[in-house]
Amino acid sequence: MPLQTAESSETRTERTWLTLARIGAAGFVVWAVALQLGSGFFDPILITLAAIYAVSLVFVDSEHRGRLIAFTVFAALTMVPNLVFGSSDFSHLDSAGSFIPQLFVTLAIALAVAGGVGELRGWSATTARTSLNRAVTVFVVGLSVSLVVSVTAPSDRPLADDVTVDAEGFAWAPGVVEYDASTASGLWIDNRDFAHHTLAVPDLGIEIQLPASKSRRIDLGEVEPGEYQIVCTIPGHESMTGTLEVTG
Ligand SMILES: [Cu+2]
Repeated sequence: MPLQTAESSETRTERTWLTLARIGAAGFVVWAVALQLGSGFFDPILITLAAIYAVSLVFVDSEHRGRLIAFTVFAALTMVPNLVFGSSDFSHLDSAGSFIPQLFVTLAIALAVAGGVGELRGWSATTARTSLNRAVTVFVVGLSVSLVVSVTAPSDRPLADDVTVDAEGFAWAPGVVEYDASTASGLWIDNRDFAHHTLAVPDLGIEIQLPASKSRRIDLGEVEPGEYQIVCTIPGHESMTGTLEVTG
């Protein structure tokens, strides 16, 4: 009888860590699908990673240690591009639209890795449940704080002669910003995306943070006539280029 109890306890332990790994994998798939549907453009790398996570939901189990090791290594590797491309979203609580999905997928990958390692190492079921509870708590707290900070963050006020630039759909509108230095004194930038952006004009030494759905004003001061490139400095936003055409 004691032997039976030990066996069933061990089985329950394995299933708990495996469940944690599967919750993480499922979380990544949900995030990737939502991101694809929300962004409207097809990202083959993201879809490939999501497909591998989806397949692992079916094929990874306790009986095939090789598959479990491969899954755990794969999950750990996906954390690298996630942090490279998501670090900006992660560090801007005031842009809930990009912070919350980034927090979600980071926790999902962490659970996938922890689940794989816990399963391989035979860690206790209690630790697995604690890990899941902590991840849920971190997500709920992060989500709540981000929503409050995002809603309460103020926008700047425009001046009457400002030249307007919009960030919309991960692009600048207009793509060529005509700026008459004899009449205008600054740029009024309206971020219409749910994501955080920056507006940078490297040749003028300008870089301003643009929280999601907020407006910011830059006083350009004295600026020489010419053409200057406008970019967004966030990794993955390289397509956000425009031109500031200064006359006057
Ligand atoms: Cu951007």
